[in-house]
Amino acid sequence: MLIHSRDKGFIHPHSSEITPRSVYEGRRDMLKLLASGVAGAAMASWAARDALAQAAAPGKLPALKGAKSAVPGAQTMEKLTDYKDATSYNNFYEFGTDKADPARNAGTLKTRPWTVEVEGLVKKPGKYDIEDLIKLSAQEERIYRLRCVEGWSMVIPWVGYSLAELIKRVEPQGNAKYVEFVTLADPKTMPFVGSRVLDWPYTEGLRMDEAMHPLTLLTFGMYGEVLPNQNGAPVRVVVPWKYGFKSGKSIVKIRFVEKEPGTAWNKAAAQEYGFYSNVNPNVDHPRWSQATERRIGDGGGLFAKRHKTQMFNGYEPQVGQLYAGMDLKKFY
Ligand SMILES: Nc1nc2c(c(=O)[nH]1)N[C@H]1C(S)=C(S)[C@@H](COP(=O)(O)O)O[C@H]1N2
Ligand SMILES: [Mo]
Repeated sequence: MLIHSRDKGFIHPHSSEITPRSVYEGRRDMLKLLASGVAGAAMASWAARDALAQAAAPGKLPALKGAKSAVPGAQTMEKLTDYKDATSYNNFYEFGTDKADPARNAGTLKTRPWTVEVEGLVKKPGKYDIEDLIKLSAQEERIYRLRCVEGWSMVIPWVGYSLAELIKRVEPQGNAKYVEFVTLADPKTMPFVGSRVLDWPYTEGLRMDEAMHPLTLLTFGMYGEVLPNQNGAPVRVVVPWKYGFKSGKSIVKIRFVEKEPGTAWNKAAAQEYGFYSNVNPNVDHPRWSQATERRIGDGGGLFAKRHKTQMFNGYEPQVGQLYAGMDLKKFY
């Protein structure tokens, strides 16, 4: 739903906290918790946690396994979000603005053949076939929180490798200061491309040091399988310390540029979404607080326990240094 405003034309359709979902989810999860008897119990080991059947992928997609990541901070011991929840409650506006739309509509996305073009200020530009891009470096499994600006979060075992691996290979020139991600905008297979919700294609960007940070993941899979279409197949980025919209899905171009690139949500509503978009409980969205979040699948419905949002989504020890001396209220 677009909310019209006098000066800006419209305010973006992201809304804070969707209640109907939490109502049905609450009922379902309550039953699940009662049945399992382990509400709140911590999983003793990786093995026990991995065996948590409800979080496992159903095995319908090709397997894509990764070794446990050796990158510090790339794991969390929190309970994984159910695969079913992570693949049925999505933001992928090319397929509709409702959380259920991507799962319903993204079946039309054609993920093979797929090429990713690396261009701009690099010594070795080129076109990568997706199969070659997947094989460029060893796959790692990393359990990262995905925190949406709308106030919910999930804990997902992603599979991919540090974007830095690709960046090093293409050898950025000295004047390359930012990396821009351009995603697919195909009106034939994406029903909402052509709608005026966003300025298509959906683009995103990172500063070079953010893009080079080992936690920034070029992502091809989750839960040990290739990405489902609704989660951004065949390749997306995941930047765990930033709000979810910084992680563009279904990427077709990675471009190295000198100036800060425009980004989809910043273009749609600059007063609400800045370039940096670091998860920050102390900087509210103009229309809602960012101090807490609701973990999808936690249950409780209307009475869902809200988690305190952590600075940089909990990755402050790893990434805080990137922003030393910056006024994060100004560079939101
Ligand atoms: N191309 C594209 N990428 C996108 C979006 C989108 O609408 N289009 N939505 C973003 C938002 S707002 C979030 S929160 C995450 C959601 O990822 P998930 O559906 O895998 O949880 O994807 C991000 N990447
Ligand atoms: Mo989001």
